[in-house]
Amino acid sequence: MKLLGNSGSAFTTRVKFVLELKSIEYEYIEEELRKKLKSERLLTSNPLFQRVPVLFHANEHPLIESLAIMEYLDELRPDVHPILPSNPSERAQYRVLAYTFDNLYYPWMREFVLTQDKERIEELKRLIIEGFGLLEEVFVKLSKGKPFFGGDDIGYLDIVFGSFLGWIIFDGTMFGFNMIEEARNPRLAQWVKSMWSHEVVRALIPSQETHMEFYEMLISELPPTPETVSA
Ligand SMILES: N[C@@H](CCC(=O)N[C@@H](CS)C(=O)NCC(=O)O)C(=O)O
Repeated sequence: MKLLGNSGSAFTTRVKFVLELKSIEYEYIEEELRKKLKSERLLTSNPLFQRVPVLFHANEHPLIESLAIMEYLDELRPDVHPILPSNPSERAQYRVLAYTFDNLYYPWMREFVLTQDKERIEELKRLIIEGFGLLEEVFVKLSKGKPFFGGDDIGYLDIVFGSFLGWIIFDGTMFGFNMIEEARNPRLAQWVKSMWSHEVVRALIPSQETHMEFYEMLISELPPTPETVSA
């Protein structure tokens, strides 16, 4: 197996988590995400989106989209560290939560670090705080008093949300905005501690330097603002 990814990409980290938890050996290939520097391998394996992660498995068609890859690996190796629950209705519920995170929370978090619009920043903070408040309730319901969304050990949702732990810290130190705070989200704050005490999480969450490099890359790829154009 070969994984094409980028070290600052939380979506790549997700796939690394599953590969590691399932003890699947793989070769990791670092991809350049600046538009003009993307590799031929990325452009041909994911021509539509041109995004990582991409998983290559033997002669299978390259797999894209972190959630689809996670499920593929879970089905491929169901006997080692299963990540999705066996109950179909629970599975559907987990998929909806992952979809919600990727299509609502992630765009808010991304816009938060990129926008210069002060009003929008405040609005995004409100949305994110409210969002993590809801996630706190989800955690209480699903974890049933255990340390992880997945119960006694890391499961699908721990990976989906936990792959962003490094970005949560980055936003705290860089912008002074703590998305998860003990006072607001006591159970999620506890979950964060449980996550950090897990050796796979400690090994795979990228360093803050890597996050900074990724952030600088994002900034450098943004279209010029009207001020810089007229300067
Ligand atoms: N929904 C995708 C998102 C992947 C994604 O956004 N990857 C980013 C890196 S974090 C990327 O490759 N960006 C390059 C680009 O958009 O040009 C997934 O879950 O795999």
